[in-house]
Amino acid sequence: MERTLAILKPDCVRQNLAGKVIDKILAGGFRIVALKMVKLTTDTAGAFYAVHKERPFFNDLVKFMSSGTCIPLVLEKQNAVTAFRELIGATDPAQAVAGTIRREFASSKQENIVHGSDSPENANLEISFFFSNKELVENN
Ligand code: 3AN
Repeated sequence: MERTLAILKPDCVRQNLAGKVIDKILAGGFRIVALKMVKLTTDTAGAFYAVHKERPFFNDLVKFMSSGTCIPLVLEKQNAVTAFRELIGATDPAQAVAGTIRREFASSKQENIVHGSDSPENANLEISFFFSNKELVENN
């Protein structure tokens, strides 16, 4: 079964939306394989988003992602990567389809509530960025 990495971002946790977003994830048929709370340093956030380091928004993104608690989750479902990106919607909440998590809860392209891996290969890299194998719960 395919897995993806989600991160509930600091704006999600600060606005007490983590429960509502997790409800939508579960209602979407995803199984939670692992979940934890973390406070990223700027170095760790920069390493996670290294592919974006040349982008104009990189410094702000790193500052935002290290500004409060994040909740990374490993999610499992058939075609989990694509299915999760459909559930969260476009990067820009104004462009996100009605009913998606970002459309409902996000306030801007940067503060967009949730991250989702963009390919199965990146999902595996991102999962191992946050979780060791023994933290992945095989069956629950
Ligand atoms: P997505 O998270 O939808 O895959 P990416 O991978 O292009 O989007 O961007 C990673 C993160 O960078 C986004 N989740 C968002 O927080 C931030 N970001 C992307 N584009 C912009 C932008 N134009 N302005 C500010 N922040 C952005």
